[in-house]
Amino acid sequence: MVRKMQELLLKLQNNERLNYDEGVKLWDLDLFSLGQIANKIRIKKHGKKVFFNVNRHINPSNLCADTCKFCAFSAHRKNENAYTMSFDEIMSIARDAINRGIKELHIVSAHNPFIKPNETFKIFKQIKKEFPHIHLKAMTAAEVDFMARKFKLSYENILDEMIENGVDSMPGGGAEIFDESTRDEICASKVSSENWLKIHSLWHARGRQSNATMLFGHIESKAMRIDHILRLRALQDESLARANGGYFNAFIPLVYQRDNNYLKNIAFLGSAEILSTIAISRILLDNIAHIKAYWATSTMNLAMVAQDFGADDMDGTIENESIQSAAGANSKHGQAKNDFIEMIQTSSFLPVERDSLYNELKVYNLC
Ligand code: V47
Repeated sequence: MVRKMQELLLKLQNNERLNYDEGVKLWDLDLFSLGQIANKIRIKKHGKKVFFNVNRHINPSNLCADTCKFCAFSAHRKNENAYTMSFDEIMSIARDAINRGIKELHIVSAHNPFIKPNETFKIFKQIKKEFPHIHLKAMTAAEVDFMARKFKLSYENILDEMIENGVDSMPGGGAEIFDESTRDEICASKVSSENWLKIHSLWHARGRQSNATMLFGHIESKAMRIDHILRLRALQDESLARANGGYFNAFIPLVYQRDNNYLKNIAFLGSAEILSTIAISRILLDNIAHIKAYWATSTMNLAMVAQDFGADDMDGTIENESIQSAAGANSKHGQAKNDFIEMIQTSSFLPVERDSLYNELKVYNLC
C-alpha cells in the first residue's frame, strides 16, 4: 500500500503519466499534498498568470425536449416560464454587449424542437456579419446531437454549417459525466458519452478548438471523475496528433448546483473535495493547457483559492447566465471586470485578460 503510493509519487516527480488505477489512488492523498503537486504543474505551465476574458453568455431558449434530472433551466413548452428569444432580441443583446466591449459571445440553448437549424445559423451569420472580430463560441455537443437527431442531419453537416456561419469554437457543455450507468440515470435522453466525444473529435479534425466540462458532486463516484478525465485525455492525444490546430483548450469542472431540479437528497460537496477535484484534473490532464475554476459554480471565493490548487483560468465576466443560476449559482448578473482583476491581484496572482483562444490581450501588474 505505502509502496504503491511511493511509486505513484515518484512517477509524478518524474513527470510520468498516471493510468486509471493510479488516478483513483490520488484520492488517498490529502488536499494539501494534491494542491502542492498540482500547483507545481500549473506554475511550470503558466507561472502566476491567471487568465480571464470579457464575455457575455446568451441562452436563447430554455424550452427543452430533454429532461435531465440535474437541470433547473429547462422548461416544458406548457411551463409558464418557458421562453424563446426572437432573432431581434438576440441581436439586440449581442449588439449592446459588443458595443460595451465584450470580446466573446457564448451562445448555448436548451434543446428546443421548434427552432429550425437555419434559424440558429442565421443568428450566427448576422452576428459575424455585423461584428467580424467577435469570437463566437456556440452550440454544445449536446445541441449538435439533438439537432442531428431531430432534423435528420449528420454531425458533419451541422459542424460544417456552424463554421460556414461564423462559429469559432465550441463550448464544453453537455459532457456531464461519461460513465454510462450514471448518465442513464441523470440524463438518459441526452447525447451519449461516445457521441459527445465523437462530435468534439470531428470539430477538432476541422482544425477548431473547444472546451470540455465535467458535472460533479451529484450521484457520480470519485472513480467516475477519473474515468471522465482520462477519456478526455485520450481524445486530446488523438486531436493533438493531427497537429492541425484542433484540440481542447480548457477543462472545466462544474460543481453541481442543487436547487430547483429533480436530483434529490444530494449532500453538499465540501470545498476540500472541490479543490481536490480541480487539483487531480491538473495532475492528470497533462495535455490540456488550461484548468478553469468556474466561479459561477464554485463561488468566487473558492475559485480564488483554486488558483493555488492547479487552476489558471477564471472563465470570464459572463454578464448574465441562466443555466446554473436557475439551480442556485450566483451568476445571474456576472462579475465586474475590475473586481475580477482586483481579486486575482490580491490573491497574489497575475491577471491576464485573454481572448477566447488564450492569446494574451493585457497583463495587469501585481498590486
Ligand atoms: O452541460 C446544468 C451544466 C452546462 C447544472 O465551454 C449545471 O467555456 C451545475 O457547459 N449545476 C452548460 N451545472 C454550461 C457550460 C459552460 C459553462 C461555462 C463555460 C463553458 C465553456 C461551458 O451547465 C451543462 C451542465 O453540465 N449544468 N445544470 C446544475 N444544476
